[in-house]
Amino acid sequence: MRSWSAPDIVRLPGSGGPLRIHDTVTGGRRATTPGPTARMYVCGITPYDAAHIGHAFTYLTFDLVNRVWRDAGHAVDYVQNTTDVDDPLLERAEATGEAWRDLAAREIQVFREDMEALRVLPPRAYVGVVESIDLIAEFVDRLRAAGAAYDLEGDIYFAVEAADRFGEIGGMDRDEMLRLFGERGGDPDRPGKKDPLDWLLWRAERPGEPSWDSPLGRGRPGWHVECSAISLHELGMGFDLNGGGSDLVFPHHEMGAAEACKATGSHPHAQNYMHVGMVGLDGEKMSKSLGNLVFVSKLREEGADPMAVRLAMLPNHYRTDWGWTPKGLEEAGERLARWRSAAARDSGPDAAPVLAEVRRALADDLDTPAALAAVDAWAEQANAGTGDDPAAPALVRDTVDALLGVEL
Ligand code: 5CA
Ligand code: ZN
Repeated sequence: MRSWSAPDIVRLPGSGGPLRIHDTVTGGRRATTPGPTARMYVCGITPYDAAHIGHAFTYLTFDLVNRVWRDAGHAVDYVQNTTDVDDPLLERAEATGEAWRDLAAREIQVFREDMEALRVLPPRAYVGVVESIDLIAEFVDRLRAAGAAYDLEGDIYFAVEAADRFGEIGGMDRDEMLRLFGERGGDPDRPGKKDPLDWLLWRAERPGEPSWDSPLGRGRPGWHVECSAISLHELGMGFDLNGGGSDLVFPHHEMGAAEACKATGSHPHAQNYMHVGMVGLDGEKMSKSLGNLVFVSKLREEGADPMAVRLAMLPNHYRTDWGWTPKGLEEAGERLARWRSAAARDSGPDAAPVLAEVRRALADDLDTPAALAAVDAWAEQANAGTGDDPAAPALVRDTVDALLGVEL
């Protein structure tokens, strides 16, 4: 489906270094090692509601990865899905009496506008499930042919015993996997399964639910299989980075990796796995089911400067859980004003060290607090009238624009 439009990317002098990130699988810091084109897949929204700040924080994080890779001289092939048919979307449509397709289309459009306003670079391929039914069904068929799937009353399940390295992404014990599977859309208690952790690949048609013809019979895809099928189709195996929020480590990325490896007979699904901390409100994870949401679109409607919204997220390191506060947005607005006034001056202190420090900080597992501190220090001096380099304000403006995505 249509992606969204790209902001201009300013070219900076020189180039940045290789990006090191915390990899979920190894639990340690690792250099990403893309070829000329870095390949990244990020799990997109389930469009039954507008995007909240938690979603935005996840896409902002991978936007920084995108920007750091580009600055290091790579092209970036970025793919994102959108779960435009799944239980939560159908349940919401049922509850409000809206057609599920209309609900999805509307919220996807709001999401595009949010992403544009926040200056998030668009994916090369923005892919919905509905437009991918054939390739997903074909993928499930490959899993059947590989002996990894079985039929349960017309539904098709992946047999966890067929997975060679199950547990490698999250490194969790079985009890924890069972608990999270139950909490996050799984069905550990369904009678007739060979193992409680077996997961749904294809759901046979039910009355009143959307379904499509396929070699598997009429039905619709399970959740995890959409991302493994789409990522394989668009990027192939062994792509550079698979990502999403930390709530996707298990079961979603674990089960997706097991499917992709089984279907292709190769390993790994992705070279690195990166997961973003959960954004909360009033001490609880922001989630559509809890209803404690701060919507990006609502903030925009209320007149918040999207660049202040972006800047309100950046002081938080991507791996830590944090809470959104109105005060955080206010402080971001003040910081934005300080940076804008410094960047509008005729001169300031030499900015080459600012560029170097922002590059260093972001390449070091996206250390945004250190990157902001470098710009803060320069802006404070420039605003105090220190420094006489006439090229400095423009270089700081370009640095902040290209690497942090904030337009001054
Ligand atoms: N459609 C699936 C992925 S295939 C999904 O998880 N959709 S979602 O709408 O629930 O979430 C979209 C993305 O935002 C996912 O990467 C998810 O991990 C992330 N996310 C969800 N809630 C939060 C939160 N509170 N903080 C940070 N990231 C979040
Ligand atoms: Zn996904």
